Formats: sequence, C-alpha cells, structure tokens
Amino acid sequence: MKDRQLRAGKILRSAEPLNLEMPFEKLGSFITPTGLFFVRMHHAIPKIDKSKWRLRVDGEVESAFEITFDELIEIESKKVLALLECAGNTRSVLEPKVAGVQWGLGAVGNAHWTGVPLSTLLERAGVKQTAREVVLEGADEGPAEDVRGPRGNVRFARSVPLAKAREDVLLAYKMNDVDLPGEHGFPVRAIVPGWYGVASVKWLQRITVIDRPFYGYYQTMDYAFWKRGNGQPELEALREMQIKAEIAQPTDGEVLPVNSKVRVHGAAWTGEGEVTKVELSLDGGATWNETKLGETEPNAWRLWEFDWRTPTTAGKRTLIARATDSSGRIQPARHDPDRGSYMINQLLPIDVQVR
Ligand SMILES: Nc1nc2c(c(=O)[nH]1)N[C@H]1C(S)=C(S)[C@@H](COP(=O)(O)O)O[C@H]1N2
Ligand SMILES: [Mo]
Repeated sequence: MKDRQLRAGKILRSAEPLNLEMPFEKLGSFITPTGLFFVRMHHAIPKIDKSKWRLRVDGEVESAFEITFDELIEIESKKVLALLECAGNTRSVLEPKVAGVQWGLGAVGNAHWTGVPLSTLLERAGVKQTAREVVLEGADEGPAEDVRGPRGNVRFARSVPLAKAREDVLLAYKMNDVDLPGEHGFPVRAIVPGWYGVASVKWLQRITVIDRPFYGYYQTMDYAFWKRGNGQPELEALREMQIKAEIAQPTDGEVLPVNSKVRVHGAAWTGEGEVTKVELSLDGGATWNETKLGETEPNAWRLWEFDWRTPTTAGKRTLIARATDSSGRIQPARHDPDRGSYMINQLLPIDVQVR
C-alpha cells in the first residue's frame, strides 16, 4: 500500500514489459472497468495493423486457412463474462520471497468479452481424427526469462486440449463492449474461461491443431507446477483457477474507529462450478461469520460483503475471508510448495488496528 507507483490509476509493477495491477481496494462493481483491469505481458506489445492482420488456422486439419479481421467479425459472435486471474496473483505474500512480478491482490479482473467461438473456426478447418491439442500463438516474442530456456526469442504460446478448445474458448475482439485495447491483445485474443490468465493468449496470430501434447516454454519451464499422483511428481501446465477469496476493504494495516459500522467486502472465485459460501473471520480464524453474496454467473467472481460492528476496545484484529465452491472445495491454510510461485490461493489474513 505504501510506496507504490501508479500509472493511469493502476499499480506499476514493471514498465518493460508493462505490468499493471488493479489497486484491489478500488473494487466497486461486478464488472471490472477496463481502466482498472490488470495488464500482464512478457514482451513488448506487438505493433499490429488491423488491415494487414491475419489469423492462420493450420496443423492437423483438412484445410488450413487464413482469416482477416473483417472476415472474422462477420462470423456470428458471442458475448461472455469471464474472470481472468494471473497465476502469480498475490505472489508478494509468499515467504521466502520468490522471483517474478510481486503482485498484490489485484492481478485479477472480471470482464465481458465478445468474439467468435474457437469451435467455429475449427469446424471450418475440419479437425482430423488425430488431433489432440490446439496451440494458440501470439505475435509477441522475446528472450526466455529462465536461463535453461531456448536461445533466441520465444513467441508466446499456450495449448488447450481439443475438448476445451471446442467447449468454450473464445476469440475475442471486444472487451467490455469496445475494441480490445492494445495492452489487452488487440486486435484478437483468446479467452479460456475458468483457466489462469496465461492461457488467454493475446495478440493471437496462429492456431495450430497438433496430434500430441504441447511442451512449449510457457507451459513447462514457466507456468507449470509439480503434480503428485501415486508415484513421482510430474510437471503439469497450470490450468483451472483455484478457489480464492480476497478482501478489498478494509486494507491491510488500516486504522478503524472503535464501536463503529464498517463494511468489509471483496470478491471470491473458482475455476469450475460456483462460489457458494464466503465466510469472514474477525478474530484470526477462531470463529467465522457468513457473508452476504452478490450475483453468481459462470466463470465470473462473486462479490461478498459483511457489516461489521468494530469492537469497543482498541487493538489489532486479524481478518480472513474463506470461500467454498459448489464442489465443496475450500481454500488451504498454507501455500503448497509444489506449486512454486503460482496458484496462490491460501487464506490471506489482513491486520487492522481498531482505535
Ligand atoms: N501473447 C501473450 N498473451 C498473453 C500474455 C503475454 O505475455 N503474451 N500474458 C498472459 C498472462 S500471464 C496473463 S495473466 C493474461 C493477462 O491478460 P490481461 O493483460 O488482459 O489482463 O494474458 C496472457 N496472455
Ligand atoms: Mo499471468
């Protein structure tokens, strides 16, 4: 909260590449205004001339093709709500400190996206029987951060299994009803509902259907975690978002008056299903209160609030929000080290001073 630098009302986490965070205490509506929506990129924004832009669909298909922007927007479109959370959101709470953008609470946002279902283009191309995954490739490129990465530039790319590609991946050209801004992927980006933001490839230029799993840099060396089955841990690409609740207000360290009414509020989300309960503890986790929940929509967050009468005696109070979803998932108390610096969804206590 203290010495943070703002740019256009967002917290500047880095200038090159540009990484901007929503000051989460500004949460005030179900839809995040684009002007507050976090920005995450690995390389410089590619300069794209919309009239020269082409989206190529190729690989394990009967007929590969290219489509122009004007042709794309002629296709029947769909408008969906989808929350994007960066897999590194809230990384700054991890101890010991880890490398990576030191996000606070605000690398998350809830927006409307308009575009063409990926399934429409896959149908047009005619997917072969051999197909397994669909690689989404952006136009941006740069050196890999990890020294073990490939030499030279790496283009940003991620894959989704064919079933997910057909189910609900959107090729979006509008965000909150206006043309996609440059930093959010102009002219077209993928939206992969329910998955961490990394899957929603911006500045999309190529869609390649492949007959094997994709082991690209941004889903193996980066944006992957160790999953333990019965035997050995295996590296797995980050996919579904985890259940998580965040407190927007009050903020960590805030001073509140004794014996007064304070509105505690925030948002909670999950990768699949819906948030069914958000509890709030005002005593460091000893007891829990149910909060009032706002509207619920698939793939979006749910706002919650609680009217708190602060204690009559001064002192430090620890507030914790805890979400549960329709599959009975609940947030863990601690971060699982196998997740490295990603998928940070443990309980996030904040301290306030009542005076
Ligand atoms: N081409 C491309 N797509 C990308 C990225 C990127 O660096 N390049 N960053 C990803 C990550 S890590 C996140 S969290 C989201 C952020 O989307 P936003 O900037 O619109 O909030 O975009 C994803 N898509
Ligand atoms: Mo991200």
